[in-house]
Amino acid sequence: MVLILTSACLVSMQSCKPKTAQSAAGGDAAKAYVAPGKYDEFYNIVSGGFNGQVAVYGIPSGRLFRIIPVFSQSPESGYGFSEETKPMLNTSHGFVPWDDQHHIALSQTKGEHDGRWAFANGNNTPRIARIDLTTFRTSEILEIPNSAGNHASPFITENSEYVVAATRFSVPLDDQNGDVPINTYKQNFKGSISFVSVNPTSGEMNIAFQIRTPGVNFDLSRAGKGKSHGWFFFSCYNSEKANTLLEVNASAKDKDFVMAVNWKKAEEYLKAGKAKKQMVKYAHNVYDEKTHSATSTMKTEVIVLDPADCPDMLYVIPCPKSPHGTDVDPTGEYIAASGKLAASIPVFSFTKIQKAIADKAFDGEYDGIPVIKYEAALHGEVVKPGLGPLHTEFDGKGNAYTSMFVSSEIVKWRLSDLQILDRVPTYYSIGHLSIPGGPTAKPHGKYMIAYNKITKDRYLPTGPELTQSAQLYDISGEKMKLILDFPTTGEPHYAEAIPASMLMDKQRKIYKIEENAHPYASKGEGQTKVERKGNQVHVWMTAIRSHLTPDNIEGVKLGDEVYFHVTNLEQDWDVPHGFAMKAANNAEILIMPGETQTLKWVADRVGIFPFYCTDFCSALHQEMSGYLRVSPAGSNVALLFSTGTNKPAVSTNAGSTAETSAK
Ligand code: RUQ
Ligand code: CUA
Repeated sequence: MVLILTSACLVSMQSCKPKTAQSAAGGDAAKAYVAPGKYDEFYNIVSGGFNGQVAVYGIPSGRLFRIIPVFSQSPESGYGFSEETKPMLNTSHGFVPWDDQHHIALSQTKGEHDGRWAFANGNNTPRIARIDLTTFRTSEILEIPNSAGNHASPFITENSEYVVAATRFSVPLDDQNGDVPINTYKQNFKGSISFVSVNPTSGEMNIAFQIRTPGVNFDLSRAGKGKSHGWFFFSCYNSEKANTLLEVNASAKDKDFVMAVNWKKAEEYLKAGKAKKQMVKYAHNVYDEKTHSATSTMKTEVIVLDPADCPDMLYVIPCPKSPHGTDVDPTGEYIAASGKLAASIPVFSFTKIQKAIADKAFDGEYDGIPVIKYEAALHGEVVKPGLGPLHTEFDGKGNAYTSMFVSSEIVKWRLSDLQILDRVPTYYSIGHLSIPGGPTAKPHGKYMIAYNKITKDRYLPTGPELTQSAQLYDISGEKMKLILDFPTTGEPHYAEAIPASMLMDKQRKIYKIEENAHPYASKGEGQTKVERKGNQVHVWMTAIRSHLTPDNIEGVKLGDEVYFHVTNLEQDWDVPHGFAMKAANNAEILIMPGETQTLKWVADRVGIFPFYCTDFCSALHQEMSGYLRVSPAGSNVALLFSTGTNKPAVSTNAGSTAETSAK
């Protein structure tokens, strides 16, 4: 009976409700309690999945601090709506204001978190974003050419030399005629791995090189570390190169692969001139904190290494049944690969892989790439760990923790002898799990967070869609203990947590007004003005508690495009001003102290339009407002602006005003 149930779970890839589902967390909940006014121990930076955003929570409380728009427009901040931030979402396909965000990689130095940047992938229209951890804002987005489904991304090397981006979908290359029959997959479809370099000072990203690969599907990846620094490991499925009904056809073979990439070797080939140029098109978008504006540059070439010209650069290791996660332990010696349909977790040894390569312990080739013998690379298998193993993280004490999607549990096992030490249910169908510092050489340990795919009966229901869910476990003892459920926004995939002490003291509080290099900044109320350029009207406006300058504007005509360039003159922490205009067909803008942001608004009818500050900034916040008058297209109402004075003198004739110019 148990067996039948088990295989039913496997075949349908549905979740099975754990037997212990009734037993919820008991008296350990206090461990997640953070008293009012107290800080959390960790910042937890969590992917938003199909909402295209990244969210920041406190651990252990699970409190939500911030949602960072990345591959999305945010009506709250104006990101992706303001003139300054629209270029962030530009791509070679034009403006793409959505993506599917799965993985987070925090920058590292010497294998440890350095608290500088968080990298995030966009799957759908392949991109990598960099978030600045002093502002919690998106600083840069780089599009990835020759890719479709940027899933094995972004994973980072131990000194942040590279973040990688390997394609989930193999496709015809960008510079080839893609108008080919889909069933010519095997001839025409190629895989691609991009090595994106990270400038050690500015963090700026650049595609250093790409490696052209056979047309497999890349799933996930981890960089080697310590002894395996210089290598990257990618899980691949669909080694069958199927192009239809992958559910069946990409699971035909008993084994797929872990691809081992020697990127130090790739660098040597690059120096030796082995790379070829390829003409492609991809956008590189950078936000400048001095001009408070993003620019989008279209790049036109990448350099590409072909494994056929570069022996000893790529190897594949057979791995059972559609591997998903491939994770490297803190020492860099062990590589755990989880086959979604496999009955065990193979753990490879970096030392053995090196020996196998030296001894040429190969089992033929896959598209010209040597296949290392499974047994020669294997440290051992974790036997009967559970069903549907996906991802593994490490506590730095010699233990590994693997998420089991199908059997809805986390299994703790020992790296040295592969013995299972403990198992604990998740509610339900866990995808990723994360231990603070888990992917680094020095995990911070203490907690583990499960990111579940199904919530079922855990929260008050909210119509057809239930909230997404995370669960917090205490892993400080021998047994894992569930201590908290907390809902999340979007669908959480991977996350990384970092000690609060590494970030909280270096948060940016304001932008210095004297450093504001925005071309439309007003660094004082004296610099405010309104100017017409054809049918564009530019308003240089300031905001300070509790008025906008100018707050009376006349002379705008039907059909005019009005650009409100609003500078927040405040120089105190946490005093943003918002700016909203009636009938604006974008969003508000939220302007940080010392910053300038621009809202574009089109006058669609004649009349009076109020505008106001949206952020409750002072006792007189409701007074922080103004009016704009729109006149008919042919009207001779002069451009006029003022604050605090009624200029010009009011005419006694209702409906008509003297037409003089301001100033
Ligand atoms: S994945 S649930 Cu998109 Cu990281 Cu494994
Ligand atoms: Cu400024 Cu409310």
